[in-house]
Amino acid sequence: MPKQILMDHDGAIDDLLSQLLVLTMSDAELIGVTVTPADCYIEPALESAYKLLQLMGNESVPLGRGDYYGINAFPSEWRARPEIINALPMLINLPKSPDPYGYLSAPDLIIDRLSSAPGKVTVLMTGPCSNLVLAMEKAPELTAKIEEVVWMAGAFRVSGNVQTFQHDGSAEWNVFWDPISSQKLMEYELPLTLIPLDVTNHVPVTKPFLSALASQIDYPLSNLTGQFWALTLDTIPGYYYTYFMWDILATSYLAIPDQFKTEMVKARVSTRPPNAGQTYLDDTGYTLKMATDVNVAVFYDYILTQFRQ
Ligand code: AGV
Ligand code: CA
Repeated sequence: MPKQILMDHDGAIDDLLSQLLVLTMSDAELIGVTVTPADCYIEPALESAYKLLQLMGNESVPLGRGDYYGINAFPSEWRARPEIINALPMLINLPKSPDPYGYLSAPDLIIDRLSSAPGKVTVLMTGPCSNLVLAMEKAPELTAKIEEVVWMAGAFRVSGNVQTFQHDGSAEWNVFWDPISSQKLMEYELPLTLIPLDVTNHVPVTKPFLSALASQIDYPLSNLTGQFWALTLDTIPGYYYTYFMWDILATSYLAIPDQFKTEMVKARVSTRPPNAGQTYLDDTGYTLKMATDVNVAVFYDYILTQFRQ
């Protein structure tokens, strides 16, 4: 039986690419998608999420709308990207998507999906974790339905990627957006696997990768994803703007876990300046698994293969 996957993402380009990637996996069944209004504005991001489901013939997968806004907002230039995605030629003429305010709220959809699943569910998160924490606070008994939480988040033995006022640069954005929920998630000590910057730093979006993807442009998914990735190459110097395959790497962990090196650690999250959102190793902290390395060649090849269908 395929793994049942519940995904929460935050509408950035690599989140949308990750949603597509899950839909290409033959041994994964996507049972719901919730969107967090973090690295996106919620309405266009829900439209993108719906269009990608339609494109793959999966529009029956339910969507949930994140209504909770975190503590530290993402830069608005980043959040507007789904508007461009929705206007790409392969997406613009798809049938209109539903009213975003007609969807269940994200925590309610998470509760609905977990409680109606026949077995345990793997939760994939490629944005902040607030929706999952809200759901677990409302329905604590449902934590028993979670097989594993795989989360693109954190930076342990490397610098963070938050460059802003009142901050020392040690945090990764998904944790920084809502450090309090991040701290709460760790406290649950669920089977939690983090894919932090320590490992995503190994997989930048490179021109040779985009070139290889373009060489298989006759496959519609390679054509479309090549356009998505091309949109990530501009630079806003103030934000150290190198685009990595952050969320794509976390998503690939579902399919090729053997290609990752992982470590069981104890860790905590800081909830205050100057390092709010920093994840750090601490012997008195909470148990979690973190990925530290990946077979980079196998990973890039896996992505090229999946988008060749
Ligand atoms: O910190 C990485 C997370 C990932 O979930 N996001 C982007 C990915 O979706 C935030 C982020 C960090 N740097 C960024 C980000 C950038 N330069 N542009 C957009 N988002
Ligand atoms: Ca993301």
